[in-house]
Amino acid sequence: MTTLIKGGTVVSATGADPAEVLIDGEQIVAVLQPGSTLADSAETGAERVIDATGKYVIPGGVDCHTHMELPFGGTFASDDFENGTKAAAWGGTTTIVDFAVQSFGQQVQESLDTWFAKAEGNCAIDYGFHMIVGDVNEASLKAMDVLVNEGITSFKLFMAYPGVFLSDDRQILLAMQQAASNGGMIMMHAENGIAIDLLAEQAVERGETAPINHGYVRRAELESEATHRAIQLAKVGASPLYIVHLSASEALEQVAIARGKGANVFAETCPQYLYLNLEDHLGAPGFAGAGYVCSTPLRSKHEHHHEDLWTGLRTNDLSVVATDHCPFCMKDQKDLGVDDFRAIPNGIGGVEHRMDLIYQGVVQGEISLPRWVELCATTPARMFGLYPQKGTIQPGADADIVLYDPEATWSISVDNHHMNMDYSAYEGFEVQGRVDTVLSRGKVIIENQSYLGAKGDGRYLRRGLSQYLL
Ligand code: DUC
Ligand code: ZN
Ligand code: ZN
Repeated sequence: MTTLIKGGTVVSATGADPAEVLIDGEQIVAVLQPGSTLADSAETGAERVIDATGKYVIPGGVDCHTHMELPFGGTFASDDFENGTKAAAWGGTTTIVDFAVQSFGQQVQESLDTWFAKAEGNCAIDYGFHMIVGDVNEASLKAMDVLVNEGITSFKLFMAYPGVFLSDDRQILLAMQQAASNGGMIMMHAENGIAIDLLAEQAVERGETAPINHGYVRRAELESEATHRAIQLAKVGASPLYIVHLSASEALEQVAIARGKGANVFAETCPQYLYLNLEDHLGAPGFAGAGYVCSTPLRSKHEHHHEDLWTGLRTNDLSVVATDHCPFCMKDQKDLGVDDFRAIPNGIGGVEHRMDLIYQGVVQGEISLPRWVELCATTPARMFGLYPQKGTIQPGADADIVLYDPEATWSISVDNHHMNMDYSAYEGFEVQGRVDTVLSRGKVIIENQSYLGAKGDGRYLRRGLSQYLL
């Protein structure tokens, strides 16, 4: 089947120009100048023509940080791979990289097999995996080498969650040395979990059990300290470093200093840290703040985190926007912590709304149109070994393409989202711009506000090494 997408403006990380995109089967075969002889003959020959007049034609979004079905605090993230990837597709994301989890005491390869089994045959869009190494030991260090050859080329470590996922500095350095030798990327959850757990314990002893205390005890200094420590350890270990879900100005400052001195350090932020805050959201009346409990936490609106993060996105001290999609329902999940914020499962669902929320940055003049594509598709693909198969519209790339209507207006609500959540963290947000049509490897999966894909359309992506290695 050949398809021509005509009449639209193709947006890439480097610019936006009128162009026509010719697809043959699952791949893009040509990007043509409108009105050229080649474009005219492509139109005559194409079996299907999609009219993109008035639309942006962008590479499908790449969300490199999701947690479908993540076991957390005695429950599981409420989106499974089937529903979560469908919700992603609705929002213009055509690739996810999810986190397989090695918990303490488990073997890396067995844990990975569990994640393969969860995803296989269920996904609406293509997917890859990072590996959370929750128990760094001799066997897991060796397994990292094997995984790199199987297309899992990035490894998340935690400086938070003592007794669950936390790696100490010795373990972190060992894993960094291993990554330095096998070409892997170290991803870091940078919060000082030992200090946080002490502050949390003291808060509960004082009777401060409401959701907002989750934000008070996870202090910005403790994100900044861990970020600094991770950067220094990465220098010693000679490995690249990618800081996940950065939320605080102070942590960004550490990244900026290191990058300014030439360190091979990168950071991602997430929409919740650009739009939501501690007082209004985590501190919402009653127990509603539980819906905003995630780690790193939302930061105070009385400081300048949002502005600083937008600046970081412009200057490239923040290179990627991902979601950390980790949804839990209020009922029977978030409410596990009704008497103690420590028992609230950590996470916010957002896989469906990343492209729209970051597009608001274009509307509001925070970032340029090409930068939107770069942050949400191109750089994550390059960072995690998926480029140029994903993240770009060019001959040879997978035909993962989104037609985006820049003029549509609508508001986000639990009533219109597709994630398995009984609330929306962005309820009532007025949005300009909307996903119109989504193609995944040449197949139209969203059109006319309908989902046309099928469970199992999505394939496993064996990833290469990051393009950001030195
Ligand atoms: N943070 C979250 O909010 N949820 C899952 C894990 C994490 O690090
Ligand atoms: Zn994390
Ligand atoms: Zn995460």
